[in-house]
Amino acid sequence: MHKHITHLTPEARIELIQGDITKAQVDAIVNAANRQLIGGGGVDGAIRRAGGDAIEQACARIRERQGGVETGNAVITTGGNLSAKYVIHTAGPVWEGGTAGEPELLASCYRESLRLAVENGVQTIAFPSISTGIYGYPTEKAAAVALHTVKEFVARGVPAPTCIQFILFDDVTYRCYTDALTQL
Ligand code: AR6
Repeated sequence: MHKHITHLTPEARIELIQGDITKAQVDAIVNAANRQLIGGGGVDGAIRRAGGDAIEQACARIRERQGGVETGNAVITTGGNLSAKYVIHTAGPVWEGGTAGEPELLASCYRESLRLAVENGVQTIAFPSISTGIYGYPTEKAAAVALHTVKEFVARGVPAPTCIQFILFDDVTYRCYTDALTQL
């Protein structure tokens, strides 16, 4: 398994890991969800399968209350049977060529997820590569946005998780993130 660790500050580090996010030993994992919070394929399907029915029940309550989640926003549920206590569901942008506000919306996914994490006392969090599967966001571009946004969040000097993991499923995605990290 590949793993790469970089300290952003003495207290906060980014870890790039190649693997399966459902296995992560962290307080919260982030799900690349859709606006309806209706179970899909990709990492969403994997998280729901591993976490079990408690996640769907919590999503159903959020759908009843507020319809779902806007693109660029995030909501939090139980982690059900996962090792993670929470799942933070964020709806990434669908890639439409890059001129429809996709970079800002993607950055917002990471910021809002981290904000919710802090609000819930999460110290360790794992992200997948949001939007780069079914939603078609080019991975090199998404990796730069993801890492830049996390770095900015940690640099604000207000509370942030101490360990921020990116769990990247395949070789190519892992390489895009390690390249983006060296260019940060
Ligand atoms: N662990 C970590 N990463 C994974 C895993 C896993 N177990 N499985 C897949 N990935 P995608 P999106 C990677 O398509 O583009 C769903 O239907 C995958 O290889 O899951 O944001 C939702 O319901 C890719 O690198 O998310 C939405 O409708 C990354 O996760 C829609 O897909 C993201 O791919 C969201 O599309």
